[in-house]
Amino acid sequence: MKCGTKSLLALSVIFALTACDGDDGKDGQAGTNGTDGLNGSAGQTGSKGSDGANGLTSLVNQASLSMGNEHCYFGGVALQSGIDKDNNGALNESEISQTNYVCQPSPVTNQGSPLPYTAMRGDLQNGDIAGSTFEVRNGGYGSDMVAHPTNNTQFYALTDRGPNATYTGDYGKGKKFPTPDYTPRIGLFELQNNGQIVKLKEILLKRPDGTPITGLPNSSDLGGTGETPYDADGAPILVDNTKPYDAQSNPLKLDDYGLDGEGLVALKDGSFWISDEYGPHIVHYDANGVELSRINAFANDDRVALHLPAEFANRRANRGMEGLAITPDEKTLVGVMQSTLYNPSKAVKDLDIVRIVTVNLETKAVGQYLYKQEKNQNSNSGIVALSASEFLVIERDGAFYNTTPDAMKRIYKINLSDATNLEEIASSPQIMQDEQLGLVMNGKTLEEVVMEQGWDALNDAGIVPVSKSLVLDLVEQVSYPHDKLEGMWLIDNSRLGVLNDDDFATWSTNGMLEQKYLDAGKTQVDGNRLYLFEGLSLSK
Ligand SMILES: [Ca+2]
Ligand SMILES: [Ca+2]
Ligand SMILES: [Ca+2]
Ligand SMILES: [Ca+2]
Repeated sequence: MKCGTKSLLALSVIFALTACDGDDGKDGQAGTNGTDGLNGSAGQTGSKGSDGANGLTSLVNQASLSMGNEHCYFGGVALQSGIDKDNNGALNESEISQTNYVCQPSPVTNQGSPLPYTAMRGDLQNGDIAGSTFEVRNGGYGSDMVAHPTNNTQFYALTDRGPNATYTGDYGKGKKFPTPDYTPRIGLFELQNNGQIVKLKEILLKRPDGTPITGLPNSSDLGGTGETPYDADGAPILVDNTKPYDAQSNPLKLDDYGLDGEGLVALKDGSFWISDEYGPHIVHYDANGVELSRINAFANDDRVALHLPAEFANRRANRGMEGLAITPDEKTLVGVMQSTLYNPSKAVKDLDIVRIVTVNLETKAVGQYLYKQEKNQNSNSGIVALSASEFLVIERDGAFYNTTPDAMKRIYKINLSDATNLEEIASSPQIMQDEQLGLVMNGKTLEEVVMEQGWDALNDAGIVPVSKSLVLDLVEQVSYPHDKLEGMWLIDNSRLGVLNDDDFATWSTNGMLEQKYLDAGKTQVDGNRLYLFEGLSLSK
């Protein structure tokens, strides 16, 4: 029990001297709530508020974009929108909050865009088609192509040695050259926004003294293929064609500056490097096509200061250095051979082992790597650098899709940094460098090792080829009809142009010159065509 002092004081007035109270009884339980009352009636309408301030105006600008624009390659319109914050009626640069691009689609169809050509001669009998003549075309661009270093709508394209076709005559195996005075050349071409291609100029290749070179073979100790040059009628091409052949005084006409150009690099200073499939030679030409210097594998060539490993001289005839690239810093040339070297001999012909060579122009260091083809005797006929170690490489066979539906025309991305540099392998009793044959294992060339024991034997010795991943299958994509896919034009990270070698539209069957056709029915004459692939992720 507890007495409340306050209540005791208050109660003491009335009940003085009463004793303390007993405990309170417990509260009764709460009653249930009553129902809600009705809503009150609505109040009166308020008075009108004051007007708001004027809003800002939204503006849209249209700017037309020209061919080669980074957002719209074939041109288009940029729609810039934003609020005119300073109310001056114009959309200032700082007021643009959004830009949308409406781009022209590519006008280059799935059949590609033709390169222009002229006829060099049209008087020759067309194979066995009685009464028919054919055109030897100039033409012939597409043994390689390369981006113009600063103009993204232009490319350079390279011819090889000129029109030629296989022929065996009185002076042995060789080639017919229907235009023996032909000068190998570089063309500069531009892609227009309507898809048409125009030729802007031709650069004829010249000796150091400025005289034009020919495409005739080199002498045998400076890269000759052993091919006898014949004219269109099958007569040998001699130093003086008005006189009879004489081994001493009037021999076969050869040209030690003759070039069968297959790989092209264009530098920012306007000069070019070209690799070929005679030597193979790698020749530096100035912007006017005059030779500045050359690289090859021949120790006895007094024109040469920088040499390739000697085994490159064992290239198979007409399977030379088909592709040449340079790293983005323009310091290292990277050349790829078309097919397996005849190293040490023709016995290793039917293989899939291909060599890539790197030449650092600054340090003169030479590197060497292996590439494994998809099929024996395939051709690697082009290479372009994505970075210092990553490259796109063309790999193809020699088939025409129209007659051989399983023809292979592909582009792979390779990485040199995953591969073994053959020039850096430490010597051991089993593996060492041979001066003529390059790296040998127990006395066998790497080609012989692959032929006899397979790639596993190289792998066991720690020799790994470049890694490969497929970027483009042209047969799958566009039923690519040309046999000789040879050039790549890296336009940007997502766009790649490709070009074919049309052989000057000249072919031969059983030694008879004829038009080069893409189909068995002889209805489609081969010509250089630019194909364009977009939406690729090439990450340069
Ligand atoms: Ca070619
Ligand atoms: Ca060639
Ligand atoms: Ca080529
Ligand atoms: Ca070739």
